[in-house]
Amino acid sequence: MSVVISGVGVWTPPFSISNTELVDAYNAWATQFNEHNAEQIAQGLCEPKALSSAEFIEKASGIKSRYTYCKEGTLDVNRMRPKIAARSDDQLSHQAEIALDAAKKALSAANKSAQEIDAVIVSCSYTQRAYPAIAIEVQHALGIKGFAFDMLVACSAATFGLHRAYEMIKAETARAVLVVNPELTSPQVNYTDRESHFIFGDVATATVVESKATAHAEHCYEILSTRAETQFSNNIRSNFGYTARVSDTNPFEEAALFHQNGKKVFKEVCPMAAQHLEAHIEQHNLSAHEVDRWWLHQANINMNNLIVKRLLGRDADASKAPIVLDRYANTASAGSLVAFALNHEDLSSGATGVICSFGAGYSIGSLVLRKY
Ligand code: CO8
Repeated sequence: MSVVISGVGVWTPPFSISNTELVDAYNAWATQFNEHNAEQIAQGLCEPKALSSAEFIEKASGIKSRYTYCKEGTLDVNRMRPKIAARSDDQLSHQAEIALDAAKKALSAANKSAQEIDAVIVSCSYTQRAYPAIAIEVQHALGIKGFAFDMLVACSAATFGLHRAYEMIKAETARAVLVVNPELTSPQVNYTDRESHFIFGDVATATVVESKATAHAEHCYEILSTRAETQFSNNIRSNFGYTARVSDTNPFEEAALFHQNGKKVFKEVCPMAAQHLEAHIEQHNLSAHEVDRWWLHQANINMNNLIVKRLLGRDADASKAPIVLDRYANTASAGSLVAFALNHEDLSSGATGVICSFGAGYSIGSLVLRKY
Protein backbone atom coordinates (compact mmCIF):
# COMPACT_ATOMS: atom_id res chain seq x y z
CA MET A 1 0.00 0.00 0.00
CA SER A 2 1.47 3.36 -1.02
CA VAL A 3 0.70 6.36 1.18
CA VAL A 4 0.65 9.94 -0.08
CA ILE A 5 0.44 13.50 1.12
CA SER A 6 -2.33 14.76 -1.14
CA GLY A 7 -2.95 18.25 0.23
CA VAL A 8 -1.42 20.88 2.47
CA GLY A 9 -2.80 24.14 3.82
CA VAL A 10 -1.39 27.08 5.76
CA TRP A 11 -3.15 29.64 7.93
CA THR A 12 -1.02 32.78 8.06
CA PRO A 13 -2.04 35.23 10.80
CA PRO A 14 -3.35 38.63 9.73
CA PHE A 15 -0.77 40.58 11.78
CA SER A 16 3.00 40.72 11.65
CA ILE A 17 5.64 42.27 13.90
CA SER A 18 8.93 43.45 12.41
CA ASN A 19 12.24 43.18 14.29
CA THR A 20 12.28 46.95 14.67
CA GLU A 21 8.81 47.05 16.25
CA LEU A 22 9.70 44.21 18.60
CA VAL A 23 13.05 45.71 19.58
CA ASP A 24 11.54 49.17 20.16
CA ALA A 25 9.00 47.67 22.56
CA TYR A 26 11.59 45.51 24.37
CA ASN A 27 14.03 48.42 24.68
CA ALA A 28 11.33 50.72 26.08
CA TRP A 29 10.43 47.98 28.60
CA ALA A 30 14.12 47.39 29.52
CA THR A 31 14.76 51.13 29.93
CA GLN A 32 11.68 51.42 32.16
CA PHE A 33 12.85 48.38 34.19
CA ASN A 34 16.32 49.89 34.66
CA GLU A 35 14.83 53.25 35.74
CA HIS A 36 12.46 51.61 38.23
CA ASN A 37 15.29 49.51 39.66
CA ALA A 38 18.04 52.13 39.44
CA GLU A 39 18.82 52.03 43.18
CA GLN A 40 19.10 48.24 43.37
CA ILE A 41 21.15 48.16 40.18
CA ALA A 42 23.51 50.79 41.65
CA GLN A 43 23.91 48.64 44.79
CA GLY A 44 24.65 45.55 42.70
CA LEU A 45 21.46 43.83 43.91
CA CYS A 46 19.86 43.66 40.50
CA GLU A 47 21.24 43.13 37.00
CA PRO A 48 20.36 45.88 34.53
CA LYS A 49 18.54 44.72 31.40
CA ALA A 50 20.70 44.99 28.27
CA LEU A 51 19.09 46.42 25.13
CA SER A 52 18.11 44.31 22.13
CA SER A 53 19.03 45.02 18.52
CA ALA A 54 17.22 44.39 15.22
CA GLU A 55 20.56 43.94 13.43
CA PHE A 56 21.64 41.27 15.92
CA ILE A 57 18.37 39.40 15.50
CA GLU A 58 18.60 39.24 11.72
CA LYS A 59 22.28 38.26 11.77
CA ALA A 60 21.98 35.65 14.53
CA SER A 61 18.72 34.06 13.34
CA GLY A 62 17.79 35.16 9.81
CA ILE A 63 14.43 36.36 11.15
CA LYS A 64 13.14 39.69 9.83
CA SER A 65 9.57 39.54 11.10
CA ARG A 66 7.01 37.14 12.54
CA TYR A 67 3.27 36.68 12.18
CA THR A 68 1.06 36.85 15.22
CA TYR A 69 -2.51 35.81 16.02
CA CYS A 70 -2.98 38.93 18.11
CA LYS A 71 -0.77 42.01 17.99
CA GLU A 72 -2.56 43.89 20.74
CA GLY A 73 -0.63 43.84 24.01
CA THR A 74 2.64 42.36 22.73
CA LEU A 75 4.22 45.75 22.05
CA ASP A 76 2.62 47.43 25.07
CA VAL A 77 5.47 48.17 27.45
CA ASN A 78 3.16 47.67 30.44
CA ARG A 79 1.95 44.24 29.23
CA MET A 80 4.51 42.55 26.93
CA ARG A 81 2.27 39.67 25.93
CA PRO A 82 -0.65 39.32 23.53
CA LYS A 83 -4.11 40.14 24.80
CA ILE A 84 -6.28 37.27 23.63
CA ALA A 85 -9.82 37.34 24.95
CA ALA A 86 -11.13 34.29 26.82
CA ARG A 87 -13.95 32.48 25.04
CA SER A 88 -16.88 30.68 26.58
CA ASP A 89 -17.20 26.89 26.38
CA ASP A 90 -19.77 27.09 23.61
CA GLN A 91 -17.54 29.22 21.36
CA LEU A 92 -14.91 27.81 19.01
CA SER A 93 -11.53 27.87 20.76
CA HIS A 94 -8.76 30.09 19.38
CA GLN A 95 -6.59 27.12 18.49
CA ALA A 96 -9.42 25.24 16.78
CA GLU A 97 -10.19 28.39 14.78
CA ILE A 98 -6.72 28.60 13.26
CA ALA A 99 -6.58 24.81 12.85
CA LEU A 100 -9.84 24.88 10.90
CA ASP A 101 -8.61 27.51 8.48
CA ALA A 102 -5.52 25.45 7.59
CA ALA A 103 -7.56 22.22 7.55
CA LYS A 104 -10.08 23.56 5.04
CA LYS A 105 -7.25 24.68 2.74
CA ALA A 106 -5.59 21.24 2.99
CA LEU A 107 -8.88 19.45 2.23
CA SER A 108 -9.44 21.69 -0.77
CA ALA A 109 -5.88 21.08 -2.08
CA ALA A 110 -6.39 17.34 -1.60
CA ASN A 111 -9.74 17.49 -3.36
CA LYS A 112 -11.30 15.66 -0.41
CA SER A 113 -14.51 16.15 1.52
CA ALA A 114 -14.81 15.86 5.31
CA GLN A 115 -16.83 12.65 4.77
CA GLU A 116 -13.76 11.00 3.23
CA ILE A 117 -11.59 11.66 6.33
CA ASP A 118 -11.58 9.06 9.11
CA ALA A 119 -9.21 10.62 11.66
CA VAL A 120 -7.93 14.00 12.82
CA ILE A 121 -4.62 14.49 14.61
CA VAL A 122 -3.87 17.88 16.16
CA SER A 123 -0.16 17.84 16.78
CA CYS A 124 1.71 20.89 18.06
CA SER A 125 3.85 22.34 20.85
CA TYR A 126 1.02 23.39 23.20
CA THR A 127 -2.70 22.84 23.32
CA GLN A 128 -4.66 25.57 25.04
CA ARG A 129 -6.45 23.02 27.25
CA ALA A 130 -6.12 19.35 28.10
CA TYR A 131 -9.63 18.21 27.18
CA PRO A 132 -11.79 17.89 25.26
CA ALA A 133 -9.03 17.44 22.71
CA ILE A 134 -8.65 20.31 20.22
CA ALA A 135 -8.59 17.59 17.54
CA ILE A 136 -12.09 16.46 18.54
CA GLU A 137 -13.30 20.06 18.41
CA VAL A 138 -11.85 20.37 14.88
CA GLN A 139 -13.35 16.99 13.91
CA HIS A 140 -16.75 18.15 15.16
CA ALA A 141 -16.57 21.52 13.39
CA LEU A 142 -15.74 19.81 10.09
CA GLY A 143 -18.37 17.10 10.50
CA ILE A 144 -15.83 14.30 10.31
CA LYS A 145 -16.83 10.86 11.60
CA GLY A 146 -14.26 8.45 13.09
CA PHE A 147 -11.81 9.61 15.75
CA ALA A 148 -9.43 12.40 16.71
CA PHE A 149 -6.67 13.02 19.24
CA ASP A 150 -4.06 15.59 20.27
CA MET A 151 -0.35 14.96 20.54
CA LEU A 152 2.56 17.13 21.71
CA VAL A 153 6.17 16.70 20.60
CA ALA A 154 7.30 20.38 20.46
CA CYS A 155 9.46 20.96 17.36
CA SER A 156 8.73 17.55 15.88
CA ALA A 157 4.99 17.50 16.54
CA ALA A 158 4.12 17.95 12.85
CA THR A 159 6.47 15.30 11.46
CA PHE A 160 5.62 12.84 14.25
CA GLY A 161 1.92 13.47 13.57
CA LEU A 162 2.51 12.67 9.89
CA HIS A 163 4.32 9.48 10.94
CA ARG A 164 1.22 8.37 12.88
CA ALA A 165 -1.02 9.20 9.91
CA TYR A 166 1.25 7.23 7.56
CA GLU A 167 1.07 4.20 9.87
CA MET A 168 -2.72 4.47 10.19
CA ILE A 169 -3.14 4.42 6.40
CA LYS A 170 -0.70 1.50 6.12
CA ALA A 171 -2.59 -0.39 8.84
CA GLU A 172 -5.88 0.49 7.15
CA THR A 173 -7.32 1.89 10.38
CA ALA A 174 -8.27 5.04 8.44
CA ARG A 175 -8.87 5.81 4.75
CA ALA A 176 -7.55 9.36 5.05
CA VAL A 177 -6.10 11.33 7.98
CA LEU A 178 -6.07 15.08 8.55
CA VAL A 179 -3.00 16.21 10.51
CA VAL A 180 -3.22 19.78 11.83
CA ASN A 181 -0.51 21.85 13.54
CA PRO A 182 -1.99 24.99 15.12
CA GLU A 183 1.23 26.51 16.46
CA LEU A 184 -0.04 29.33 18.64
CA THR A 185 3.38 30.07 20.11
CA SER A 186 2.99 33.74 21.13
CA PRO A 187 1.30 33.05 24.52
CA GLN A 188 4.45 31.17 25.62
CA VAL A 189 7.06 33.66 24.41
CA ASN A 190 8.77 35.75 27.06
CA TYR A 191 8.77 39.12 25.30
CA THR A 192 10.87 40.55 28.15
CA ASP A 193 13.71 38.10 27.50
CA ARG A 194 16.31 39.64 25.17
CA GLU A 195 17.71 36.22 24.22
CA SER A 196 14.45 34.75 22.96
CA HIS A 197 11.86 37.53 22.44
CA PHE A 198 12.40 37.46 18.68
CA ILE A 199 12.38 33.73 17.95
CA PHE A 200 8.76 32.65 17.48
CA GLY A 201 5.78 33.32 15.27
CA ASP A 202 2.24 31.92 15.04
CA VAL A 203 0.99 29.79 12.14
CA ALA A 204 -1.15 26.72 11.48
CA THR A 205 -0.49 24.02 8.91
CA ALA A 206 -2.61 21.04 7.88
CA THR A 207 -1.94 18.01 5.74
CA VAL A 208 -4.09 15.26 4.23
CA VAL A 209 -2.53 11.79 4.22
CA GLU A 210 -4.23 8.94 2.36
CA SER A 211 -3.73 5.86 0.25
CA LYS A 212 -2.32 6.47 -3.23
CA ALA A 213 -5.27 4.44 -4.53
CA THR A 214 -7.82 7.03 -3.37
CA ALA A 215 -5.81 10.21 -4.06
CA HIS A 216 -6.94 12.47 -6.88
CA ALA A 217 -5.22 15.77 -6.10
CA GLU A 218 -3.07 17.80 -8.44
CA HIS A 219 0.09 17.51 -6.35
CA CYS A 220 0.62 14.20 -4.56
CA TYR A 221 3.77 13.15 -2.78
CA GLU A 222 4.28 9.50 -1.94
CA ILE A 223 5.77 8.98 1.54
CA LEU A 224 8.59 6.48 0.87
CA SER A 225 9.40 6.14 4.58
CA THR A 226 9.47 7.94 7.92
CA ARG A 227 12.21 8.13 10.54
CA ALA A 228 12.12 9.42 14.12
CA GLU A 229 14.66 9.96 16.88
CA THR A 230 14.53 11.49 20.36
CA GLN A 231 17.14 12.19 23.02
CA PHE A 232 16.31 13.88 26.31
CA SER A 233 17.67 17.40 26.77
CA ASN A 234 16.86 20.27 29.13
CA ASN A 235 18.33 22.82 26.75
CA ILE A 236 14.91 23.82 25.41
CA ARG A 237 12.27 23.83 28.10
CA SER A 238 8.91 25.18 29.21
CA ASN A 239 7.70 24.21 32.69
CA PHE A 240 4.19 25.48 32.24
CA GLY A 241 1.81 22.79 33.35
CA TYR A 242 -1.27 21.84 35.29
CA THR A 243 0.63 20.91 38.48
CA ALA A 244 1.56 24.58 39.13
CA ARG A 245 -1.62 24.84 41.20
CA VAL A 246 -0.52 22.19 43.69
CA SER A 247 3.21 22.92 43.74
CA ASP A 248 2.42 26.54 44.65
CA THR A 249 4.61 27.81 41.81
CA ASN A 250 3.76 30.80 39.71
CA PRO A 251 2.46 29.58 36.34
CA PHE A 252 3.63 32.88 34.81
CA GLU A 253 7.23 32.83 36.12
CA GLU A 254 10.09 32.89 33.60
CA ALA A 255 10.80 29.16 33.89
CA ALA A 256 7.19 28.46 32.97
CA LEU A 257 7.70 30.18 29.63
CA PHE A 258 9.87 29.04 26.71
CA HIS A 259 13.57 29.25 27.56
CA GLN A 260 16.65 27.67 26.05
CA ASN A 261 20.39 27.48 25.92
CA GLY A 262 20.49 28.49 22.25
CA LYS A 263 24.24 27.96 21.79
CA LYS A 264 24.13 24.40 23.13
CA VAL A 265 21.06 23.62 21.06
CA PHE A 266 22.84 24.87 17.98
CA LYS A 267 25.98 22.82 18.71
CA GLU A 268 24.20 19.59 19.63
CA VAL A 269 21.22 19.51 17.27
CA CYS A 270 23.00 20.37 13.98
CA PRO A 271 25.20 17.22 13.88
CA MET A 272 22.32 15.08 15.16
CA ALA A 273 20.02 16.33 12.39
CA ALA A 274 22.66 15.94 9.66
CA GLN A 275 23.45 12.35 10.73
CA HIS A 276 19.77 11.52 10.93
CA LEU A 277 19.15 12.84 7.42
CA GLU A 278 22.18 11.06 5.95
CA ALA A 279 21.01 7.76 7.44
CA HIS A 280 17.45 8.28 6.24
CA ILE A 281 18.26 8.99 2.58
CA GLU A 282 20.85 6.19 2.55
CA GLN A 283 17.97 3.83 3.34
CA HIS A 284 16.67 4.71 -0.16
CA ASN A 285 20.10 4.60 -1.81
CA LEU A 286 19.85 8.35 -2.34
CA SER A 287 22.79 10.73 -2.09
CA ALA A 288 22.17 14.23 -0.76
CA HIS A 289 22.75 15.59 -4.29
CA GLU A 290 19.99 13.40 -5.66
CA VAL A 291 17.41 14.88 -3.28
CA ASP A 292 15.67 17.62 -5.22
CA ARG A 293 14.35 19.56 -2.24
CA TRP A 294 14.97 19.82 1.49
CA TRP A 295 12.03 21.18 3.47
CA LEU A 296 13.89 21.69 6.72
CA HIS A 297 12.82 22.84 10.18
CA GLN A 298 12.91 26.63 10.37
CA ALA A 299 14.52 27.69 13.63
CA ASN A 300 17.63 29.54 12.59
CA ILE A 301 19.13 30.33 9.17
CA ASN A 302 22.65 29.52 10.36
CA MET A 303 21.51 26.06 11.53
CA ASN A 304 19.91 25.33 8.15
CA ASN A 305 22.98 26.58 6.28
CA LEU A 306 25.28 24.42 8.39
CA ILE A 307 23.17 21.28 7.97
CA VAL A 308 22.80 21.76 4.21
CA LYS A 309 26.52 22.45 3.85
CA ARG A 310 27.32 19.23 5.67
CA LEU A 311 24.89 17.28 3.48
CA LEU A 312 25.79 18.83 0.12
CA GLY A 313 29.35 19.98 0.74
CA ARG A 314 28.38 23.44 -0.50
CA ASP A 315 26.17 26.37 0.45
CA ALA A 316 22.44 25.91 0.16
CA ASP A 317 20.39 27.81 -2.39
CA ALA A 318 16.77 28.71 -1.84
CA SER A 319 15.47 26.39 -4.57
CA LYS A 320 17.15 23.36 -2.97
CA ALA A 321 16.40 24.20 0.67
CA PRO A 322 13.70 26.89 0.87
CA ILE A 323 13.71 29.32 3.79
CA VAL A 324 10.53 30.81 5.19
CA LEU A 325 11.76 31.85 8.63
CA ASP A 326 12.73 35.31 7.45
CA ARG A 327 9.03 36.28 7.50
CA TYR A 328 7.45 33.46 9.57
CA ALA A 329 10.25 33.16 12.22
CA ASN A 330 10.43 29.87 14.13
CA THR A 331 6.91 28.42 14.09
CA ALA A 332 7.85 25.40 16.25
CA SER A 333 6.81 22.17 14.51
CA ALA A 334 5.09 23.84 11.55
CA GLY A 335 8.18 25.41 9.93
CA SER A 336 9.16 22.53 7.64
CA LEU A 337 5.53 22.18 6.53
CA VAL A 338 5.22 25.89 5.75
CA ALA A 339 8.38 25.47 3.63
CA PHE A 340 6.77 22.43 1.96
CA ALA A 341 3.40 24.11 1.43
CA LEU A 342 4.92 27.15 -0.25
CA ASN A 343 7.51 25.25 -2.29
CA HIS A 344 6.26 21.92 -3.66
CA GLU A 345 4.03 22.58 -6.64
CA ASP A 346 6.86 23.33 -9.09
CA LEU A 347 8.60 19.94 -8.75
CA SER A 348 8.11 17.41 -11.56
CA SER A 349 6.88 13.86 -11.28
CA GLY A 350 9.60 11.57 -9.89
CA ALA A 351 11.32 14.36 -7.93
CA THR A 352 12.39 13.46 -4.41
CA GLY A 353 12.33 15.59 -1.29
CA VAL A 354 12.76 15.37 2.45
CA ILE A 355 10.71 17.02 5.20
CA CYS A 356 12.66 17.21 8.46
CA SER A 357 12.12 18.75 11.90
CA PHE A 358 14.68 19.11 14.70
CA GLY A 359 14.63 20.73 18.11
CA ALA A 360 13.07 20.52 21.55
CA GLY A 361 13.09 17.14 23.25
CA TYR A 362 15.53 16.75 21.50
CA SER A 363 13.38 15.34 18.71
CA ILE A 364 14.09 14.75 15.04
CA GLY A 365 11.51 13.56 12.52
CA SER A 366 11.76 13.08 8.77
CA LEU A 367 9.83 11.82 5.76
CA VAL A 368 11.34 10.93 2.39
CA LEU A 369 8.90 11.88 -0.38
CA ARG A 370 8.59 11.29 -4.11
CA LYS A 371 6.25 13.28 -6.33
CA TYR A 372 4.10 11.27 -8.71
N1 CO8 B 1 20.06 41.81 20.90
C1 CO8 B 1 21.37 42.12 20.92
N2 CO8 B 1 22.32 41.31 21.39
C2 CO8 B 1 21.92 40.13 21.88
C3 CO8 B 1 20.57 39.72 21.88
C4 CO8 B 1 19.62 40.62 21.36
N3 CO8 B 1 18.32 40.34 21.31
N4 CO8 B 1 20.49 38.49 22.40
C5 CO8 B 1 21.73 38.12 22.72
N5 CO8 B 1 22.61 39.11 22.41
C6 CO8 B 1 24.05 39.14 22.62
C7 CO8 B 1 24.49 38.20 23.73
O1 CO8 B 1 24.38 38.81 24.98
C8 CO8 B 1 25.91 37.90 23.33
O2 CO8 B 1 26.74 38.97 23.77
P1 CO8 B 1 28.21 38.68 24.32
O3 CO8 B 1 28.93 38.04 23.14
O4 CO8 B 1 28.70 40.02 24.69
O5 CO8 B 1 28.03 37.72 25.45
C9 CO8 B 1 25.88 37.95 21.80
O6 CO8 B 1 24.71 38.67 21.45
C10 CO8 B 1 25.82 36.58 21.17
O7 CO8 B 1 24.77 35.85 21.85
P2 CO8 B 1 24.53 34.35 21.57
O8 CO8 B 1 25.84 33.65 21.55
O9 CO8 B 1 23.45 33.84 22.47
O10 CO8 B 1 23.95 34.44 20.07
P3 CO8 B 1 23.94 33.33 18.98
O11 CO8 B 1 24.71 33.79 17.83
O12 CO8 B 1 24.17 31.97 19.55
O13 CO8 B 1 22.37 33.39 18.54
C11 CO8 B 1 20.31 32.19 18.89
C12 CO8 B 1 21.35 33.14 19.48
C13 CO8 B 1 19.67 32.92 17.72
C14 CO8 B 1 19.27 31.87 19.94
C15 CO8 B 1 21.03 30.92 18.39
O14 CO8 B 1 21.84 30.40 19.40
C16 CO8 B 1 20.05 29.83 17.95
O15 CO8 B 1 19.18 30.04 17.13
N6 CO8 B 1 20.24 28.64 18.44
C17 CO8 B 1 19.38 27.50 18.08
C18 CO8 B 1 18.11 27.69 18.77
C19 CO8 B 1 17.08 26.71 18.38
O16 CO8 B 1 17.01 26.12 17.34
N7 CO8 B 1 16.22 26.55 19.27
C20 CO8 B 1 15.14 25.68 19.07
C21 CO8 B 1 13.99 26.44 19.47
S1 CO8 B 1 12.80 25.37 20.10
C22 CO8 B 1 11.71 25.09 18.88
O17 CO8 B 1 12.00 25.26 17.72
C23 CO8 B 1 10.31 24.71 19.28
C24 CO8 B 1 10.08 24.71 20.77
C25 CO8 B 1 8.68 24.69 21.11
C26 CO8 B 1 7.93 25.94 20.76
C27 CO8 B 1 8.02 27.04 21.74
C28 CO8 B 1 7.03 28.14 21.44
C29 CO8 B 1 7.16 29.33 22.36
